[in-house]
Amino acid sequence: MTALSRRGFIGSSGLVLAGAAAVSGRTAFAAVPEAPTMAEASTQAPLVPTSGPDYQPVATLNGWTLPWRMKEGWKEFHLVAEPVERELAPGMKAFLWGYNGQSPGPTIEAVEGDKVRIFVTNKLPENTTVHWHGQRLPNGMDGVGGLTQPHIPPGKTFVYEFELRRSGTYMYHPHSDEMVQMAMGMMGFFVVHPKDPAFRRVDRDFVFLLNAFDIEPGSYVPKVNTMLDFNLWCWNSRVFPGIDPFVVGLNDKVRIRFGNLTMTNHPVHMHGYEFKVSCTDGGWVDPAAAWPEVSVDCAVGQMRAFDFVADEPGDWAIHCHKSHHTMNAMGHSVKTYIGVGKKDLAKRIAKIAPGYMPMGSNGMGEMGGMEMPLPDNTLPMMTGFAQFGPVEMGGMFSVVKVREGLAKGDYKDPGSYKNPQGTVAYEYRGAGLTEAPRAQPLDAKAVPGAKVEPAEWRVKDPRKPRLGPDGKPLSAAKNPHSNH
Ligand SMILES: [Cu+2]
Repeated sequence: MTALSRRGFIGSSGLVLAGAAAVSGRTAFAAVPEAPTMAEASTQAPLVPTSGPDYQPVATLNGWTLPWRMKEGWKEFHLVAEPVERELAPGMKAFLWGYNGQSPGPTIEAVEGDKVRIFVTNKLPENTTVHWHGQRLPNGMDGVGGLTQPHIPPGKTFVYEFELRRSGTYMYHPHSDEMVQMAMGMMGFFVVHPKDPAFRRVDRDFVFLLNAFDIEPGSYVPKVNTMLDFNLWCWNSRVFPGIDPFVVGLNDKVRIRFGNLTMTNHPVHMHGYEFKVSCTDGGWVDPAAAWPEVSVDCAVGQMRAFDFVADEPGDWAIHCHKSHHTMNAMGHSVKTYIGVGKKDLAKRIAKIAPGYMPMGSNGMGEMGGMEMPLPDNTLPMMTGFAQFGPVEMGGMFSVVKVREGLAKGDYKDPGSYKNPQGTVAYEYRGAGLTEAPRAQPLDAKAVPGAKVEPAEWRVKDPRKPRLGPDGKPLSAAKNPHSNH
């Protein structure tokens, strides 16, 4: 974990200095655990436990796990709520709020039965709190500003202490100026591993949060009063092609866990496999109660974990099935031009708007391979390239890469899948194409010599009365379907 640095003063060189020397006051250093910070937006290696009970650590998609220290039987963590600069994908940065240098904050991992003490320092310009979504805990540790505790003022540090009573899938987020703080990216994952290391164990366990921002093309700061019309649909504050792949070994038992802190639902769909939901933020699902799925909807404020055995090698798409959530900003106000002869149209519009370029008269696909001039700090609406060409995606899209012979703990992108010969869809080049049987073309000129039969139209004008067998209009009384 080379990117992990100890929090310290930023010197005149701009480097983050390491170690205790940079922290003023030895007593303070001993009493408060250090708060590591992360500079990278790429997926960091899982934090394998070196003491305490054994567990399979999670891999946080484009994120990292918060180191802790043990002190007198307590597992101590330190979160710092602060403004952060987050790369959403190469080519676009956003000025967000988060924890310990990133949005989302680092994943907290601990074990059922652990006593955790979490220090929260507020370096935001306004109050905050942290709510531990899904956890059983004393009411006063629940983090609802005003209701269960005073808000944490800027500059102050509060302490949360509770015992982890249930293993499972949780998250944390503010309960103080919630709409603004979540729209700015404040959230993190919280995994509690079972005390029994064998319980529902998997070989690879991925976690991420679904979040959304409304950032105008060319700008850096999310609009925090947006209610529904967000334009950047993220997994862990990243959009495709900035979302790392889920790299798994052939025949690995795999778990993918996610929580939804956007303002709409997301049907997450994975290609190539069926899977079963194994866990929610409410707890483990009894295997006898689970049913097979290939998409699982995650409502606002919910969490889902699904398990599968990765026995089909390949590059399998995984994405939100709302197709406008696999697109980046820019595109949503583009008019539909499908079927419009754009040559003429472009000429006419260019007269009043010089430089005008119409988009998508054959669909939008042509934009996937296009290099368009964009405002600074703006991602293309649909982009990304793979071995067969443009992927034409954005937003909530990634790839599950299933490969034979991966070393344990190797999460590096293995590149494109080498499809065995004869297993890729191919172009038909045989006989019979020009005479392919089709319905009569509507436009006789399109096929010289074609005979066009007059089309038979069966559309009825609903404003005209229905006629009975005698050819006279059916009266309301005679009409058996009438409601009157
Ligand atoms: Cu979605």
